[in-house]
Amino acid sequence: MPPPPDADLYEYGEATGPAKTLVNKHNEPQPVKLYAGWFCPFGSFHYTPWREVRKMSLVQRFWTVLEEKRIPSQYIEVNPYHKPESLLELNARGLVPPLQYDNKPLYESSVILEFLEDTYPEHGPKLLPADPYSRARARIWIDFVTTRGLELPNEGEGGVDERSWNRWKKWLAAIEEKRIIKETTSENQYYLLIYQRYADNTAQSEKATRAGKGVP
Ligand SMILES: N[C@@H](CCC(=O)N[C@@H](CS)C(=O)NCC(=O)O)C(=O)O
Repeated sequence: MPPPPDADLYEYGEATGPAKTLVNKHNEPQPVKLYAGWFCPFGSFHYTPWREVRKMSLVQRFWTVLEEKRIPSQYIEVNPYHKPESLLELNARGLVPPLQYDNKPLYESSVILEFLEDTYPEHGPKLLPADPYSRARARIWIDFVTTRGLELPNEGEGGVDERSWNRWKKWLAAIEEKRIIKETTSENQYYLLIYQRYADNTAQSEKATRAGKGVP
């Protein structure tokens, strides 16, 4: 059988740097298990200089929420390019990050986050606003950014939306400074090995071959 697409993308198979330090604190079995690929970030800050903000979800989204809400969890590294049975049993599409909760599977990072919010109501901070209309608006943006991503224009190239783009940039700068983002981030050189392939459009996996249609 031929190897799965992009099997060789994942040469470096585990978190490094600050993320590794945090992973080491989450080795013990817990009812909440995060099956993660270390490379799957909160936003593609590592795409720079392409300046894309994409995948504001996925592994790092899930992981930062577990940490911010102080929900005891176990981190399990899994390689989505090799799609081991342990991953396919949780998500038949073989994409990370699935959650295993009391031995039951759940997937899709946005769905997982709402599940955690509902299951641990006493654990702040809240992810969604209390007001139903504001929640609905937030969900529109969550879906937009998760499925389509945003490409930030260069300074002065945002046209009539320049002020709105500047707000996104301000938000991005603030997020990058957050302690939990730094603590869940690996060393830059390893991301570059993977994301260069996506940027060059030479990767073959499901996500990479979406032909500009957004993440799966
Ligand atoms: N919509 C899914 C997308 C998950 C996803 O795209 N995961 C990527 C890693 S960031 C993956 O598993 N890629 C492996 C592949 O494309 O085969 C979610 O939000 O959980």
